[in-house]
Amino acid sequence: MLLLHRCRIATLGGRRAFASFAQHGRLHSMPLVVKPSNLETQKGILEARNLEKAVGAMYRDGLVVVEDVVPHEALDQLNKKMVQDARTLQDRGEDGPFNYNTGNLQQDAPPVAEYFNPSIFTNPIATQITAAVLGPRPKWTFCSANSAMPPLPGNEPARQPVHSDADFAHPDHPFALVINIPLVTMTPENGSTEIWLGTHNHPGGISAQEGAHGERASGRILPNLLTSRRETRPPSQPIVKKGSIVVRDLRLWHAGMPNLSSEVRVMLAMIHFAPWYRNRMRLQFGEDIKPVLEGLEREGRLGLEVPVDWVGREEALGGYLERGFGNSYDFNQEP
Ligand SMILES: O=C(O)CCC(=O)C(=O)O
Ligand SMILES: [Fe+2]
Repeated sequence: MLLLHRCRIATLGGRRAFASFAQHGRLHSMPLVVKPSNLETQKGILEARNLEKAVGAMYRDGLVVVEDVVPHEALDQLNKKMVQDARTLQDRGEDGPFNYNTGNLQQDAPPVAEYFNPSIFTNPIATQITAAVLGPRPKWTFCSANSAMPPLPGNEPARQPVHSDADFAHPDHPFALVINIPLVTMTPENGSTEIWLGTHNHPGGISAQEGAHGERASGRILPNLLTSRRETRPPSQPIVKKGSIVVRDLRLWHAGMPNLSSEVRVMLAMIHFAPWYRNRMRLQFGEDIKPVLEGLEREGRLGLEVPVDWVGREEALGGYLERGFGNSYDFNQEP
């Protein structure tokens, strides 16, 4: 246990320092960071020891970071477009698809082939981890992003309430994992997500929350539970390096934070559901992505079920900025 904790990296105001369980006298607030070797990155497969670390972190913390798995050029190309789109959505103000406050936008990526880079959207290391936790061929049925916006002139930066995205009566074992991929390095300055490690297993479950499903501000954690949790395991706002993926249990408590920088921070959010989980959501993609997914499947490199409604490019491009806010999606399952 101690050995494992010594591998954990705490980031303190830009300085990276080793922190141990013994130093703190309590559980870590900072996530476990897995650093794959060049060979693992090249192959897109973690070897057994790193996979064990990642799976262990998912069970204990409900979150793991894997560094250096997504090429920066792919992120830059997508970021350029999504930052423009984010400004378009921000201009819609109170009519836009914002989450909790207008500084955090729910935003889809353009669902057409020129932006569909498999190293991002079907990253094999991400799928290796989700499949190890959820079972073979997880179902990928949610593909979006959260954009933390520098406030418009005259607006105050705002934080989200601490919440769980699983705002409904849900299983008490892993059933859905979010793959977050920041398109730029995330820092406390540009609105790195606040995370509350270990809360995926909080005994309160849905009774720890206020705000009913479907409301814009659903899934909020009750203030008295936040106070007591802070005593045992306080939250953190880690620096997450560009090129990393973050795998987070859907149940984990977290909050979008204000972006105090002048640059938009886009963070993709893909959800993989357990193969047994009964939810009918489907993706909507432009049909020029179909051969890409079919090629991956043929070569045995997909590893996912991907239910898609295929539409023409025009329809895909006309619709992807017209989606709802985050909590308008129904992640619940059928009985
Ligand atoms: O943007 C973030 O960092 C998190 C956003 C979030 O948790 C949400 O909108 O549900
Ligand atoms: Fe959230």
